[in-house]
Amino acid sequence: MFGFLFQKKLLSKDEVEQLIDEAERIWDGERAQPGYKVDERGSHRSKFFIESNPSLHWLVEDDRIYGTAAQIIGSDLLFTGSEGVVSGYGQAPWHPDRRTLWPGILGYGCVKAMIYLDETTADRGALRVIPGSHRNPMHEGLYQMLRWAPEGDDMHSMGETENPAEMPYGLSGDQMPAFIAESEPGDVLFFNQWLFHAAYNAWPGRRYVAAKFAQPPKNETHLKFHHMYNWVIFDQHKAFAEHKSERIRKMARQVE
Ligand SMILES: O=C(O)CCC(=O)C(=O)O
Ligand SMILES: [Fe+2]
Repeated sequence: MFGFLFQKKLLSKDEVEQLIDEAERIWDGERAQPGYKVDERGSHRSKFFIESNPSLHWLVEDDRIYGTAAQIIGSDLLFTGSEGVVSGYGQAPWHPDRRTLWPGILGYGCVKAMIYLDETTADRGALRVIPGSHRNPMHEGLYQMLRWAPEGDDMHSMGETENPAEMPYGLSGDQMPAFIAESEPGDVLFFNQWLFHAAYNAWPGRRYVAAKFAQPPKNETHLKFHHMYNWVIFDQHKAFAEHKSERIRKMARQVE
């Protein structure tokens, strides 16, 4: 309905402490690798964060995460990737993760579960969402907030001008009406990836782990969508494709 579900205290204190320890151990290991680099915004982004670390696999098959995602988009969902991020930026401007590049694609079910490992508040890096912005007319109505990259690159970015008069609605990004998901470790925010979201007042070192899921593609447009955004469903990580858990094998079944 609103495009997101914020589950407070979904993970217990012990579970989240363990998750933080594991994540820190993994990030430390990566920092020690030759050639370790942060991205252009100073973020440490781990690829295949959950898939390549067996100690984190429970996250995607746990009833509280898989089950919630399955209630939102259906139990035949596919795994579409994970992230382990130590963000380096102060703000993530408004954007939807997915855009209507082809007619009929809006509404294709894709959901991201975000677990922030630090306490976040409105004044300190909490994710904000615009309820209902996963649907039209609001979804495309908000595209005027995106500043399109010149050469048709898909990267989204909102004007980060300090001057509200130059902003599409005369409001600076942090003043846009929104639900602010102030999070404590253990809370999980599920959001529809068509939903507009942003983070303001963040700080270098803010950490999150995310898992993504989508409905199985049913037509050519859905397949194009996966080609465009990420190839995970066509090339699932071996650790998941061959997992001992039937639930994980099923969500990582290969799609042609
Ligand atoms: O930095 C954040 O909290 C927002 C990240 C984001 O936009 C995303 O994970 O899709
Ligand atoms: Fe995003």
